[in-house]
Amino acid sequence: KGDSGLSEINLMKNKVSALEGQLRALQASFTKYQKVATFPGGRIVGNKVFVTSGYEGNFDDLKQRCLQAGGQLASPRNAAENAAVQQIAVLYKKSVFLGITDIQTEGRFKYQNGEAIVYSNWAPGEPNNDKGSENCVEVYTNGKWNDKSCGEKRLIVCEF
Ligand code: GMH
Ligand code: CA
Repeated sequence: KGDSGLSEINLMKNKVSALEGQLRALQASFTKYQKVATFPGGRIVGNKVFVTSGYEGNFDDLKQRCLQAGGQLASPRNAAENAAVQQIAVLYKKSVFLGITDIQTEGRFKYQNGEAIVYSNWAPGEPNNDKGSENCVEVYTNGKWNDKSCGEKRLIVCEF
């Protein structure tokens, strides 16, 4: 079946080049929407997107809002991710609550999935559990971390 085999190959070649065109269009569209999604309060680090809505609230409020949106509170796992959260704090001139607490066991900071933190950037003297009531973590505009009462209001940053 030499002849029908060749025409099948040509049909396949046409399908591949059509798909190549569609992929290029999709890539261009994706790049455009990445710009939309990160203007002005968003940052992309690898596969993670950090974004704020500008909302300020207590820890439980912010946590719920990130989950409702299909993400979670920002949980920087390295210096590059922390720098992205810091840049958003600087833009809004507000400290940010992270998705990290020591609510379960005092002094053992964990992500919301229960995993012990793999990265930290504590300010000098922190965490100090001031007045015995600081179980949440804020990021200052200088990028350093402070444990803080979860009832305080801070800027929301979610990660997706
Ligand atoms: C105390 C002092 C300060 C520190 C705050 C902060 C509160 O007031 O140790 O130097 O900045 O606590 O840790 O969260
Ligand atoms: Ca503190």
